[in-house]
Order: sequence, then structure tokens, then C-alpha cells
Amino acid sequence: MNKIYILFVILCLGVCCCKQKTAEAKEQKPIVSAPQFVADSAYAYTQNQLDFGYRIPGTKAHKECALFLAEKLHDFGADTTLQHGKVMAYDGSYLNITNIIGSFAPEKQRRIMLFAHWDSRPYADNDPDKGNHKKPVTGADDGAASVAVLLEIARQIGLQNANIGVDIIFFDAEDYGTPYFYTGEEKVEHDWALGSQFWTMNPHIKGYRAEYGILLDMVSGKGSSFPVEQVSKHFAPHIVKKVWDKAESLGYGNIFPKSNGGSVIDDHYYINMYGIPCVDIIAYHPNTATGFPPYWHTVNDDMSNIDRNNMKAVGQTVLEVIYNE
Ligand code: AHN
Ligand code: ZN
Repeated sequence: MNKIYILFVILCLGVCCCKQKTAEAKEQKPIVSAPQFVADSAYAYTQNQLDFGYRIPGTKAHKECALFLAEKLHDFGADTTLQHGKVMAYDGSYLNITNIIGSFAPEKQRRIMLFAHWDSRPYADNDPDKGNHKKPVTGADDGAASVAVLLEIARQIGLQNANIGVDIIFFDAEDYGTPYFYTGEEKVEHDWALGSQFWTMNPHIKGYRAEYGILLDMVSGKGSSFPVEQVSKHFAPHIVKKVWDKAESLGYGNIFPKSNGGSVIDDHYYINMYGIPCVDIIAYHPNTATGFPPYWHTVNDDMSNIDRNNMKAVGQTVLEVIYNE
């Protein structure tokens, strides 16, 4: 009887000590509060990109905008690399592409990868007016605004270090997929997300790893919300929980509902295939034929649809996720 009693006391002490230890370990983690995301700054970075013109691979505007984005990342204190590559487009032609990579605290082992596509689509082939299908897309929400939110996040990380290393990657040629009017013989598979596919075959650092990734795609449209994208839920349910819980705790639950959104082959699909679990924060519109915003791949994807409130909700949520690591 006594022996059992003693054993019980020892067990209790053990449990108590262990609990204390984990509590201490938690306290030791430095508490850093996240900086405030400035939506006006992200709005201006969106306009800056549009000012170059259409960011279509092979054009002067594309080349100039790449240099602008690299210079921004560099100015904010990131180690910046331009990764040049050649990829095959949907019609068998070759494209010269540039992925733009900015690394904060490159010496840190623990890392997060944030990414968006920076190119704009050459064809407005979802425009209600057929006459516009061969015109280019301005790509304010589809491209520029997501890059702009990441630039503002980069600026904030430059001003106040995070505990974890952060790599920001702007992928090229995401939006060069087969236009609906294409009738050519040559048909190339995996025709979207060419820049991220190139990167998975040629990571900027051999064997590059990050704990997880977050893709932003069309995060700034008026009237957009971001229910859970299904490829993300399949490959990275724990990261979905982390991001969507954080948004909810910040009061952005309406913009980040936990309901099911669409399922999209986007840059995150190929990064998940590479082995980094990642999520896509992407607008879902249940009432359009595509599930994308009404101006998606039309000539109307311009500044008039950009909503600073959505930029703030997405930017602040991502910052809070980063600064809690
Ligand atoms: C497909 O339509 C297969 N993917 C769309 C991904 C996308 C295009 N995001 C922005 N533009
Ligand atoms: Zn697009």
C-alpha cells in the first residue's frame, strides 16, 4: 500500500516538473509583436508596377519592372537574386523568364517562403467582349497587388527583424497558360506557373528548404474574400489552420471564412510537389462562372478594383503569422 502511495507521489511530482519545464521553454521564446502593415504603401507599390506597362515576358516593361522589384527588395535589406531561365510556353515557343528572390536573415535555419507571381497575362481571354481577348491584362489584382503586399511586408521586416528567416519570391510567367482561342498543333502540358516550375527544378539554393510557404494571388480585389483553397487544404492543412486561425483572431474572419473555396493549379501546387507545404490565399467568387473575380483576365483588372482594406487584412495576417514564429 505504502509503496503504491510513494509511487503515486513520485509520478505526480514528475508530471508537475515536466509541466513547469514546458512552461519555461515557452517563456524563453522571445515575444516580438508584429509591425503594422501600411496599406497605402502597398497601394502605391501596385501603381508603381502598373506604371511600367504590361509585365509580359520578353517585353521592355517586363525587364524594367524586374529591376524595380529587385531594387526594392535590396533597399529593404534583403539579399536579392535575379534568377534567369528559359521555359517552354503552351505553344512550344521559348520564354526568357526572371524569378526575383529576396532573403531576410539568410543564415537562419528556420525559414518561411512567401510568394506571388509578378508577370501579367498577355491575353484578356475571359473578357465579355471577344474583341478584347487578344489584348493584354493590366493585372492590378492578378499579379501586381499581391507583389505589392509582399513588398510592404519586406519593408516591415527590414525595419524590424523577425525571429525566423523569410524568403520572398516573385515568380515569373505564372499567367502564360493556353488562351482559349489557341488552335495550334503544339500543346504543352503544365502551361501555367512556369516560373515556379522552373524554380523547383533549379532552386536558388541547392536543396533549399522552408518550413512552409504562403502564396498570395488576387488578394486585393473589392468584394473578394478568401475561403480555404482546396489544394492548400489537401497538402498543408496545418498551415491553413495557422493562417486562417490568425486572421480570425485579428477580426478578419469575414474576409478569411473557413468554408471551402475553389481548387486551383497555381504556383503553390508546384511548391507543394517540391516538398514545401504551402497555402494559397486566393479570391473565390462563388457567383462567377470561373470562381475568380468578375474582372479576372479581362481588360478591367485595373486600380479601380483595388481595395486597401483587403490589402491590410492579408498583409497584417501574414505579418502576424511571421512574427509569431
Ligand atoms: C488556372 O486557371 C489553371 N490557374 C489559374 C491561376 C491563376 C491565373 N491565378 C491568376 N491567374
Ligand atoms: Zn491570371
